[in-house]
Amino acid sequence: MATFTLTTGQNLFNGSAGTDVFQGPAGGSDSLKGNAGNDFFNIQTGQTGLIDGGSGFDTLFMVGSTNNAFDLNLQILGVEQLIMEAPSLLATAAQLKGFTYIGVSNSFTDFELSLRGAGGSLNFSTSYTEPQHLLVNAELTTSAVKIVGSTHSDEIIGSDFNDTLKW
Ligand SMILES: [Ca+2]
Repeated sequence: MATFTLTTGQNLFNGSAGTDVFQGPAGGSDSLKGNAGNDFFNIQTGQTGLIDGGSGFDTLFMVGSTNNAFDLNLQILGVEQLIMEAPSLLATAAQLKGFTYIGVSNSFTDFELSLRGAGGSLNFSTSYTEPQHLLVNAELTTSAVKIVGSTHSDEIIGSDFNDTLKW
């Protein structure tokens, strides 16, 4: 297992074929590539640039109870699992679409996902199974969204456009 320690400057890290852990403060427009193996990206507030999990089952762990937004310039590719400590997340549909599992590691009763930027399709029917009530708010998006809720009694707030919402 290799550990890559992020700094407040730009980091261009290329992971190994095995499990890699990327951790440390945000700063600089980084390129973090996990390559093969089940990699862990332990990301602090303000991280930006590229996170590319590569193959394997990779995890993006948003560290900290106030770490509740993906930077608009953060690109996320090939990462299967998102784990949140904060009770909310501000993200674009493009940033979220690759996650096949979204986990919430806190004791709050609700988890609020606020979408911004371009709309798109998101399906939480199998990716969100946490006990926290899911609230998806698309009021900030700049185009239509197509959202399928989880199997819980979610709350979904559409955008100003011609949305398709199912829950
Ligand atoms: Ca950095």
